[in-house]
Amino acid sequence: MKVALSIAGSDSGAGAGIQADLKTFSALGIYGCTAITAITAQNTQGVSAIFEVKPDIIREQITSVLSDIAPDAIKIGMVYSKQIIQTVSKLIGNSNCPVVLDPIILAGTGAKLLLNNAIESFIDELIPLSTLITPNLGEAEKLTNTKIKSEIDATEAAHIIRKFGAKNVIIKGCRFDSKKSITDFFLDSNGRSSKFSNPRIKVKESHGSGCNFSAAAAAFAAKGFSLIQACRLANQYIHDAIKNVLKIGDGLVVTHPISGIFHDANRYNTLRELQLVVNKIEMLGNFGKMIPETQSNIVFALPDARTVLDVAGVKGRIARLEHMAKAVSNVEFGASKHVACAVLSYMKFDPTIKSAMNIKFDDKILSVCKSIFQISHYDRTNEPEYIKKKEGRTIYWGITSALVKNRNAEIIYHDGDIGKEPMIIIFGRNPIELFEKIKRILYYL
Ligand code: PXL
Repeated sequence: MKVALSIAGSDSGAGAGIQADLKTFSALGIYGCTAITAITAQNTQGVSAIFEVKPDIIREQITSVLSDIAPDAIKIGMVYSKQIIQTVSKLIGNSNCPVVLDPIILAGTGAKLLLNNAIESFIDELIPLSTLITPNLGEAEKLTNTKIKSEIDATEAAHIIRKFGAKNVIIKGCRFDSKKSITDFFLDSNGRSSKFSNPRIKVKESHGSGCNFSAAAAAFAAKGFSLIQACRLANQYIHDAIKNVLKIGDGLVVTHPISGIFHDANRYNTLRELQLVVNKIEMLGNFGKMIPETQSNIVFALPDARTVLDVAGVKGRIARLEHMAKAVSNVEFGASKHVACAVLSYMKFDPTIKSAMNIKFDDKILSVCKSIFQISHYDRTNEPEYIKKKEGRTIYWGITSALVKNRNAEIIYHDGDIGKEPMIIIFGRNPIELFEKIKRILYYL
């Protein structure tokens, strides 16, 4: 496994600093080691205290890691004081892996994270050791003592920073002419410039984006990407992390560097849980009698589902095979339209109800359902003409009308219409809960 070492400050609110670096390294499949330079007491509203770690202890952390584990990249974050800068630069001076330097000067909430009297030594001692330096617009202005108001200014500032000794420079978060896009300017070790643009995301400042960007660039460099590729990939990664910002406290929103992992894990668990229940349904001895002419489907939606593509169902539905039920194929996202629409409609009332299954409508099944569950009903013959005309609105209208009558309905049915088979839909929080309900119905049939 590739390894990256982060030399940085601790953020107790865990949006930035060492905590952000470790999340980013982990999300990108990198083993993260750390050397803590300072401990900040902070939350999303501000920094209330900064404790500098003694140079001896910083030195010991770095030498301990380097004497045993050869990192594939080093990232440097908050270094705070002259003493810390000198300690760190002495130790990493002859490292032979990429060194990504994030010139942290101010916290997003305003606190000073690099002392004024340390800026000179930052420029003279640390910048020359960096393979890549990652200032945002404000940091680039501060380092170069210039105002950056155009692409030309940004490129000039990048050249100045390169003259300080950084091999590659990226100036992030520039928005000059366009309100719609945001651009990073990159200058490589041969003086060639490039830029990467992204559509602007409508969030105010997001705490941690700088740390997550530089950690991502270090992670991609550790994997062997060239620095320009590492920056391009980090730029995309941070764009997604900002799209999924978290409102953790009352202050700034926090960048979400592991949103991709959460997203993939949710999708995987949703499919797995649903498939497990489909397998159980296939083993039920007498479930065939609950399968309607148009067949059944069982669905399970992602927590933040918006469209049928966010809802897993059985591809090809569940068919009747004599007295048993048989899934025609495996489970997939987007495999159901009608039952998926029913659950999406229910989720607008109660987002915890994420699973549903349609079963056969007959008097016996209906009377069992009525006797053991909260039930509601809609009448398709009452569907207004303007709803009928809108493709896909019928189910939403029906489920909404039924829930207005009974907010706690676990089962909703309709008696059909010309050319439409009547239907019963069972709802639950997850497929297992639904399965238990199915078993209860079967027991009384
Ligand atoms: O986002 C810059 C940053 C870096 N490191 C630490 C921080 C902050 C911002 O608050 O606290 C430790």
